[in-house]
Amino acid sequence: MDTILVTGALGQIGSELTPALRDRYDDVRIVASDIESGPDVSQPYETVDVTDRSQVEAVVEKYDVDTVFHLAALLSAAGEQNPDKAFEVNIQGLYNVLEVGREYGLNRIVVPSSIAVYGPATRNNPSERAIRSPTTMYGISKVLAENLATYYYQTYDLDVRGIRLPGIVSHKTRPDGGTTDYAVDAFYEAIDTGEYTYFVRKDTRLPMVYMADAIDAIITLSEADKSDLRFQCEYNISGLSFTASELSERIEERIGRFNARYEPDGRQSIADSWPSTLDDSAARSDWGWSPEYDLDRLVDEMVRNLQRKVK
Ligand code: AKB
Repeated sequence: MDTILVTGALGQIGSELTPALRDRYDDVRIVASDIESGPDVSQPYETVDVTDRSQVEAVVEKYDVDTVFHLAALLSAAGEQNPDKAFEVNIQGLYNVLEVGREYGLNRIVVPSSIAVYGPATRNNPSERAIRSPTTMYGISKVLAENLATYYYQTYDLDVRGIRLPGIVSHKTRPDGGTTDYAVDAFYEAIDTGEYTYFVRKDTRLPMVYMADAIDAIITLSEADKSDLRFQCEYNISGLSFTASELSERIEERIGRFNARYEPDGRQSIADSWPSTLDDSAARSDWGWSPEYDLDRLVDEMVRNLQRKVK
């Protein structure tokens, strides 16, 4: 039986990607893993610290893993709080997974990249090969991930692929440690308390995507024919792009009074260093990326689901 290992399975993407993979493939075993021991989740689950290569190796050997979705990572704001740990998890962790992938001849490794690969030198709808000169440890780790993916592909014929994800909006799992978290937190707080204080300015505009579209993109890219792909981990995808105040207006239209305040903190400079829109034409033409959620549909889904949760 083929086996997929998901690292970081308890995180924002992992907690939705893991069940989506289990739903999609009846005949593939999906092993969830994360650093936490004994969480209350569907089995099989294994505790794996990706910074320890022997733990990655042990789980690959135990389940005869073919494919890894490597999601374990610290996000941008958490990475700036703790650059040491970001280096260890995002860089050493990825290197361990790639090395185990090479040693055990894995079929495929899927590693998400991020809009954080761009820095202040790159504005205005960048395409894949625009200048990537990030100013955060997270962004630096993602540029390295993209370059390592190409290196392992060219040198060892290891199939490593991935997407540069924008901020992901979902009603199932709250993100933690990211700069784009405000686009999710605003919904939770608006529905819970009717107010929210953004940690960015009201005119902050960043690319975002609804989780269903992000999951669909990750799975579609992972299944794409290798010969159709021009890039390994560099594909831009952009669902939509909105400012914090545009988001507040749309939420207020649905829930009535919403008291939004804007008190930028250190995360503002991270947001300011990222492009507000992306050119995702390569993903559209190479493997059929086509998002289904625009801002109105995203806000409708978020509000409806979160209102149902609090009832
Ligand atoms: C973050 O804000 O750090 C992430 C990302 C854009 O990669 N959501």
